[in-house]
Amino acid sequence: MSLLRPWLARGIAALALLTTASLTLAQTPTAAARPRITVLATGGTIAGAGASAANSATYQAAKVPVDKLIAGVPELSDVAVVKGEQVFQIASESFTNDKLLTLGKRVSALAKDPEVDGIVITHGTDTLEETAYFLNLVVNTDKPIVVVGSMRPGTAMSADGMLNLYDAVVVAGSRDARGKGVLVAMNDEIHSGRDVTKRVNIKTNAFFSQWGPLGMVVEGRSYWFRLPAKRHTANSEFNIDKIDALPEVQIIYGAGNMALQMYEAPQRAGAKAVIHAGTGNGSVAGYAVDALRGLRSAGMVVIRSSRVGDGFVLRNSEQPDDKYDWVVAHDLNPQKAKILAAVALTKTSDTQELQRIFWEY
Ligand code: DAS
Repeated sequence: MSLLRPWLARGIAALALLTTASLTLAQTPTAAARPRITVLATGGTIAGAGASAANSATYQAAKVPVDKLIAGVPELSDVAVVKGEQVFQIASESFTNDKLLTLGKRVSALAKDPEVDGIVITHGTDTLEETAYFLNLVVNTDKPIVVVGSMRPGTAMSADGMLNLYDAVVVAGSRDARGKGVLVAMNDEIHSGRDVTKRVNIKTNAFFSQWGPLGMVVEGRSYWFRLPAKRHTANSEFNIDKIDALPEVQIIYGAGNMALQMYEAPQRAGAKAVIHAGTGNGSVAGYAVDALRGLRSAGMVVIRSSRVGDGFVLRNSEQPDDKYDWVVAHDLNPQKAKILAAVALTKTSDTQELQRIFWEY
């Protein structure tokens, strides 16, 4: 029996090795079966670099080029055939309407390409939610579009960018991700580009959706638990291919003791709409109502949002919106309301139509 044991052990080990290998082979799709994903890089922390591994929050964003980002996650080639394009190399707080249009048109062109199965956009986290919502409104496709960032640069201990990028490519290559609108993959979660917002400015679990994430992505697989309820992408009336400029929309942030001069700024900026990020349920200080009504009389669209993260602004509650001819932003935070207002104003400035659009998107 003792003579047999080494052979038996070797036999069992060989069998285990063979089983694992065959399982891995079974799981690793052949090149032909792997989805073709294009990564559009725009900068941000996911492309950031710090002086030392201990610098998880002090670093320079928008340093690492897209090819190095892709090379930094060799496991990507197990799940997809990945190509990279460097669209911009900026920190996302510096995004402008022109950059949104350039990026949107490139995404739209790739979505039409039969050689492209999904698109990933690497992006700074600061305005990631605006870009994701913008694309959700204007790119008419069912193909997966996944926006991803990171809270730590790749040079830091426990950097989150590599796994976030791997997860984003997995989701972009997943058939189940089709038709769910623009998605955001961060910290193992899959969020709707419409709902997600950056709620924490210094932790890896930075992004939340008040109605919950759509799903999770774990070890190369996506798991879905919810579907978006609002119109998006292929079902949107807005098409980036027909938009060459976005009207100016600016935000007034509500608080106690507001200076009335704040209500003059949108007009000086040539804004076509102002988002009033009011206190509570979109409240406007009594002494500021006339200033806001003055903007409406001057032809500017007034949209009541709230500085409070969750909930939604109830029409005709804190203010008589019907009487003042104002629009409410529903559950959209001020920065998302600004994106929707700009896109909607490319089609209409009729306040009834605008309110419909804010209910539907
Ligand atoms: N400045 C931030 C940005 O580019 C860095 C980041 O978190 O991505 O949005």
